[in-house]
Amino acid sequence: MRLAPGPRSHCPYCYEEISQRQTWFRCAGRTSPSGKRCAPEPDPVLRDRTGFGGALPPAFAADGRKGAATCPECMVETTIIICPVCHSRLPVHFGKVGSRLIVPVGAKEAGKTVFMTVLVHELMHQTGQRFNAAITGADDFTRYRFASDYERPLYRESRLLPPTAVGGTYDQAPLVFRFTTEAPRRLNGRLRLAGVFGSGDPKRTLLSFFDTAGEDLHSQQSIEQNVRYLGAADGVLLLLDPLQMRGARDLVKPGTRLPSSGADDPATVLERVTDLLLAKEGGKPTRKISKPLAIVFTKMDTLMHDLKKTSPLLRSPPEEPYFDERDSLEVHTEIQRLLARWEGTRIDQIAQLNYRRYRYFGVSALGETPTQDNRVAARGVRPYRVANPILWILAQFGIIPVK
Ligand SMILES: Nc1nc2c(ncn2[C@@H]2O[C@H](COP(=O)(O)OP(=O)(O)OP(=O)(O)O)[C@@H](O)[C@H]2O)c(=O)[nH]1
Ligand SMILES: [Mg+2]
Ligand SMILES: [Zn+2]
Ligand SMILES: [Zn+2]
Repeated sequence: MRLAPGPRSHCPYCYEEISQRQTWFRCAGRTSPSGKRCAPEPDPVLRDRTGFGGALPPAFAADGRKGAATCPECMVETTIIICPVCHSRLPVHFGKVGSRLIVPVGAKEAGKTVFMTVLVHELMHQTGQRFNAAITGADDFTRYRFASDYERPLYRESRLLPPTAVGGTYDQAPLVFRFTTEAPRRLNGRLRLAGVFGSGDPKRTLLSFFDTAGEDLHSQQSIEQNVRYLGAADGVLLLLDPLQMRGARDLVKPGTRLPSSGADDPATVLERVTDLLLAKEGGKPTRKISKPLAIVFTKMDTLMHDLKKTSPLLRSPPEEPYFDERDSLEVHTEIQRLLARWEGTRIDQIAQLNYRRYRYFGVSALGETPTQDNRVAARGVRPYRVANPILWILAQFGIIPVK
């Protein structure tokens, strides 16, 4: 397995491919011994690509392999490495650690924003503890924005977030997180027990969440951006809303708030994402897509009452510090069966034909349908299996252990 990023590294902010030789730096902005200091000013490249218009010290190109360079203006050394394309500051260790981009996509109202918020929250708390892992925002902007625009409204004010604005081309930067686990070390062929992962070297993965508006997936202007976004991804989380499927819509729990039926049906969304991925792979038309694809059915709380008593989706999910392959396969098979009931067998045909590795998941970010005025129900956010899809992808990369 290749953990080092090798020749193909993608910027987690703009998804362009970059190599370490083309690195750019940003001046540290300190006063040099001779009294010279570069004045901060807006960076037009950064502003066009990410919308950030604040003043910063100047950017310049230099060989990035040493990790530091001297600013040609003020002669002060800097270690601030930036992306040559979008001028975003790259995370520490970028290019040196296995940077894996995992990106979520889905149609309008599929539940992307809520899912991402709850997922990151879970990774920061319960799931993090379970895997002895830590997840932190990779930059100040992500840390600030996640806390104030995502976590606070949902968890502290019990408010669901408004529909994500239809993006212009680059007016929104993705949220980038660093997921760090300690690699398991084997002792006498067995996982060491003192805090199972207590002793290996840390493994780091970058998770880049571009909270796109659902419409972005098919408005013609953003196709190019989506091709790049999906092309750069090492793993894809495809969020599908069962409430957009005719068969499932008839089965939902009374009192469920149904989404407006204007969005694309899940099979069409999968088709579109498949086309975008194929366009980027560019390889032989007969080859299957090799990126792991997690096909995630959201809002499962609305359909739980319709499941058989023995359904794996009614069990409490595993809590052990490894990815439980058997449980996951049982859920996969169960969803395959449900697809027939929801009039969605076309989804399985598309997946089988085009993907080498795909798996179905059923999750609920909220655990319950929101109130009529779109607030979190009285019992609060009670997620069900939200972390499983990303854990599966991380397990595909060898970042967390499988059993
Ligand atoms: N029952 C139930 N409803 C949910 C759940 N998650 C989201 N919803 C509902 O789905 C709506 C849309 O969720 P969002 O996360 O905003 O969806 P989105 O995909 O980001 O939508 P756009 O930003 O418009 O593309 C929410 O306002 C909720 O009403 C869930 O876990 N259970
Ligand atoms: Mg959204
Ligand atoms: Zn970039
Ligand atoms: Zn300078």
